[in-house]
Amino acid sequence: MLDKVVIANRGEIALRILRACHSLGIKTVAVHSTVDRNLKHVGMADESVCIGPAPPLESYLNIPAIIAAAEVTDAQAIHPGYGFLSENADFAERVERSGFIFIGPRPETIRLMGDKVSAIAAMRAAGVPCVPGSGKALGQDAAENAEIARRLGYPILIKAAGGGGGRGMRVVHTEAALHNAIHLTRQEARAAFGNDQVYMEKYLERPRHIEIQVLADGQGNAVHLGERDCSMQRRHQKVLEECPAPFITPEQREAIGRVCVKACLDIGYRGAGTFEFLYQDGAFYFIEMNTRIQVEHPVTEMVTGIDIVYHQLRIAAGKPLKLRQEDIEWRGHAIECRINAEDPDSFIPSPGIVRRFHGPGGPGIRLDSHLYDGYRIPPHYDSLIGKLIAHGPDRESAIARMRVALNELVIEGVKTNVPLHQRILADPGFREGGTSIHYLEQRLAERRAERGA
Ligand code: MV4
Repeated sequence: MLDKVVIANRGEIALRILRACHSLGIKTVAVHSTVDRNLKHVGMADESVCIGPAPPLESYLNIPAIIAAAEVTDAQAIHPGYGFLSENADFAERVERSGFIFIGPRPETIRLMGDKVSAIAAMRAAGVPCVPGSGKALGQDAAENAEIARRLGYPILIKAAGGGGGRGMRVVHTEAALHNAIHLTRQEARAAFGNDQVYMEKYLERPRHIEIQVLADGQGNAVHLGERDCSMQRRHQKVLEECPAPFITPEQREAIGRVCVKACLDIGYRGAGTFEFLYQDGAFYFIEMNTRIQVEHPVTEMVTGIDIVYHQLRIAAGKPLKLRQEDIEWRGHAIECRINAEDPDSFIPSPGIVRRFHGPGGPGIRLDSHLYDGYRIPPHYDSLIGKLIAHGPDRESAIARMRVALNELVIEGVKTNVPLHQRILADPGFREGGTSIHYLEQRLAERRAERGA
């Protein structure tokens, strides 16, 4: 097994990775910025290295500083977590060139998936169903572009190849608006991603966001762990996720899961990964692949009983996958609420000192959080301060357990979005299940209108 791992991240995911390492007898190195000396996992790690000041570019995105930390501590591998450098192919490459193991896919795979045009081409070739679209980067020929759009039928969406996660997209409703929309999206993409390639897809108006979790060893073995529904989102930030997705049948799960496993084998995928789909009118349409551990991985862990980070570490150590698809079972239902330090109405971040903290408990309850009494939440990073996960024999019981757990959770000193979660869990549309990616924003707009804001 691995001997020592550098955790190149912060907050709850750094703690999650540390726990997985320690349960495998792997030593840990926490790297942190100056304002993060007091992070919970820093105190628990075998060693820690300060890699720079608070601004991410100078610490958690500082590639030489992170590799130097691995060198001075004589670590073997680097776990990037999510965000920061987790999907940076150049980082993965430099980690490997420096003689360390990158806990994730090969750099070429990260690069393939980072370019959405090449990702879609690879997936299409593997037989993954994709959104009807241009299938290639758009050229400069306005007549040809108009022809592609006409074939797809309006509305269409212009997306940046270097985008993803909601950045660099534009909906177009008429041929009159097409040429200018392509031009504008191209310009924005050049400025934001240094890549002006754009492509076109049919715009799906009321989809759900359903993603498939996979694990592959890069040695010819791959499994899927079923789907998560991540439709409850605001401005491309997921708020609440669940596993399984409401109304997805075992037959649908098996069919789309099998396609994803085949795609993993076709591209020689290694590590944990997520295939993102839009789901509308009973059909799945691939949009992107994430080549990292995701924030919402715990709902899959609760339902399958599989520790995904443990498997990431084993795969990185070169061990063949010991999971067989026929042994994977989905038991009950799990929901995750992302707990953010923010105003529940305005969504404005609320950093500061946590004056009182009590976590909930009971059957099926899991809290992944780095909070403790007196912890100072710095203003420099994401406002995620924890994830509350409730598992139960069915969706109703998971919802009931979550409502009790949210009531029990005490976080004083900063504002949190717990009241927002309580409203969602009480909402009739959510309780019916199967709401689209637009549901939360529509409900929030209605509420603002009612409150006269
Ligand atoms: C789409 C779409 C509708 N039609 N593609 C936004 C984030 C990026 N991952 C892809 N996104 C979308 N692509 C087609 N052809 C709607 C979205 C979208 C979305 C997708 C997933 C989760 C939340 C979303 C919110 C707005 C738009």
